[in-house]
Amino acid sequence: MITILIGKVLRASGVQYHVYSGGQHYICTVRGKLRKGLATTTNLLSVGDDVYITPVSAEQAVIERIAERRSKISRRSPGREPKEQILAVNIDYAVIVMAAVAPDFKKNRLDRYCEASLRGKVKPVICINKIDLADEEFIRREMQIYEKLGNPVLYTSARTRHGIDDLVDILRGNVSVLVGSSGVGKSSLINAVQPDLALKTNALRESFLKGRHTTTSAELVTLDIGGMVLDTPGLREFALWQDSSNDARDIMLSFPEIEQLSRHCKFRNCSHQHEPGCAVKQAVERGEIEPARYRNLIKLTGEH
Ligand SMILES: Nc1nc2c(ncn2[C@@H]2O[C@H](COP(=O)(O)OP(=O)(O)OP(=O)(O)O)[C@@H](O)[C@H]2O)c(=O)[nH]1
Ligand SMILES: [Mg+2]
Ligand SMILES: [Zn+2]
Repeated sequence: MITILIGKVLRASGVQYHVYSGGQHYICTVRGKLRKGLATTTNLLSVGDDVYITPVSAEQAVIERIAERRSKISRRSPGREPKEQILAVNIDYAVIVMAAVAPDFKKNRLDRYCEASLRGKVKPVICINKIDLADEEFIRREMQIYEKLGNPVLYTSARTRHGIDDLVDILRGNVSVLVGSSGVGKSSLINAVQPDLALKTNALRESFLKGRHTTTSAELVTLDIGGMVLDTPGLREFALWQDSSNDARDIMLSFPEIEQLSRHCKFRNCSHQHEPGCAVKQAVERGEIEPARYRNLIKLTGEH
């Protein structure tokens, strides 16, 4: 008799997958016939995937089938032949971490992550960390636009534990992924929530450590407060992945204030750049849309 179990992929590294099923951890390979799906994605399975497995020993199993995904967050893989790189699937929240200090505090990075999350049916939460090193009032003013649009924004310090309770409220009972550049404090934040995880963290030192990532692989871990969280290695680039399921209009997902206005543009397929009767351009000129938001929208549209 063949036993088929349902499990969850906790770690995905190349050809091997760590799957948790019924209190047991299995190292899994993938049934050959599943591999044909690899053409457009860099990774066939992703952390968070629910899978059907057949155990071949107490520690090993074969993945037979991947359950339908309810959400995902992907980016366009760097390199000449871009593919979709799926960072995580079946997640509730993408906690987009940015440090409150230069050079990391760049709002335009947020739009990209928010857009990718919303496209994949993942709720974005913005987390401004290292608030102990910044003027919180100033940062809050800078972030007002995101709060007004209904994005949860957290102001945290993994060092002083300021705002960690707010992060706990988001993580509790949900499946979340922390994303953002290297060194912003993703691993430190998860450690602040649950110290016994003891995730490796690092001070980025000038030149010699530059570009090195402290977190090198990602594992979905279970939290004592309930829920699961995935720490990820900092990404240097985060380009949007475009596939047939999202068209040009989807770029507007993280720009609801502009999307609203665009319905009044004279042309339905208005690019909001040079068309006459463009309601968006007019609103920018009247100061009703933040110019930086407009510039960022045009930039993201151009990357399609
Ligand atoms: N002052 C201050 N420093 C922090 C805070 N959070 C993290 N750090 C420091 O920032 C450095 C980087 O933190 P990590 O947690 O390793 O950053 P990361 O985002 O996980 O980095 P990668 O794994 O490379 O992507 C470490 O030296 C931390 O001690 C904070 O809230 N305030
Ligand atoms: Mg890390
Ligand atoms: Zn327009």
